[in-house]
Amino acid sequence: MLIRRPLDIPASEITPEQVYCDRRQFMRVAGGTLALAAVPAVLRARLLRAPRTDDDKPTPYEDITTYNNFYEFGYGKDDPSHNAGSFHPRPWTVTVDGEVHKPRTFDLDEIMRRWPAEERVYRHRCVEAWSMVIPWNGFPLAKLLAEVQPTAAAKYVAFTTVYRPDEMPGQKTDILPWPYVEGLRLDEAMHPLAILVTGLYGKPLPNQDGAPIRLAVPWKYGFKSIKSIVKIRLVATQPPTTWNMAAPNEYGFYSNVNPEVDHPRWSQKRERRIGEFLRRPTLMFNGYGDQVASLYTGMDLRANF
Ligand SMILES: Nc1nc2c(c(=O)[nH]1)N[C@H]1C(S)=C(S)[C@@H](COP(=O)(O)O)O[C@H]1N2
Ligand SMILES: [Mo]
Repeated sequence: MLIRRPLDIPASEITPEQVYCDRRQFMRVAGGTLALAAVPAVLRARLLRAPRTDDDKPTPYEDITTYNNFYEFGYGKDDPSHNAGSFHPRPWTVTVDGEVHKPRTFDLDEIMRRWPAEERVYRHRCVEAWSMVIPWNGFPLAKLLAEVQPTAAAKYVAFTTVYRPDEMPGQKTDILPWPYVEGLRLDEAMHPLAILVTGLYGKPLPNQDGAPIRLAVPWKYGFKSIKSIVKIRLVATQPPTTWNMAAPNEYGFYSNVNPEVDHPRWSQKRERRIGEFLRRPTLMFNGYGDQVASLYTGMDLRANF
């Protein structure tokens, strides 16, 4: 999704190699292909296009922690796991202020004690047309927001990533404006699917995945799920967001997963699930439409991409 260096191709090309290396997966694909040889051609084409049944098998920990987007640590998928080792996720505080009755700075330990993490296995769909299934550990963002009591003027929530160029080499470059910022409409932020994440597979969140606390908003493209958050501000007007500032025609504020609205440089109709061979259809709202579509009633999702 970088504008100065197109990343859409490499993101999808890596997968066949990974499948080949994952022997079990390879046998399954190869076996399926052999069995298909006995099936008439017309039916065969259909079977190949049919959605897979093992739909949401969690992506291996290894892939979730080595295939990352975190430009603060570089723009390559393996840069974050290589470069995030000297980042310090403790001590850590999150300041929540703006249009609230009770602005506060929370220590991360207090956050983790007050709102124990539950496991949420979420589909994660990057705008680059790859996806994963991630067993996050987290809690609803709504709980933290309720604690500070938003005023009637609060309509949006603005998030900011930590700015530490000495620990985050990417911040010494101008590949993006720093610090990384994101935003949600208040009703989106209050939705129970929107969570603050502090762990992964029951372990502390690795630095490359946004330690010590990041957002997960599973019905939106991955870049909305901002990492290493230090500030959450309730505001009256739509806040600026990093990718929208970088390339406004490519990345909108809403960024709901939508197979009907192509990215200007590639289709969003299908996606490559990391570890799988065949591409699968992308689902509206990443498959969470039954829970979130009502947030957008009456909105033109083509204009508000
Ligand atoms: N601060 C910050 N947050 C970020 C990013 C980033 O570069 N910086 N990348 C985003 C993108 S494009 C994606 S797809 C997800 C990737 O999360 P993951 O590496 O844990 O899969 O993080 C998002 N959050
Ligand atoms: Mo992404």
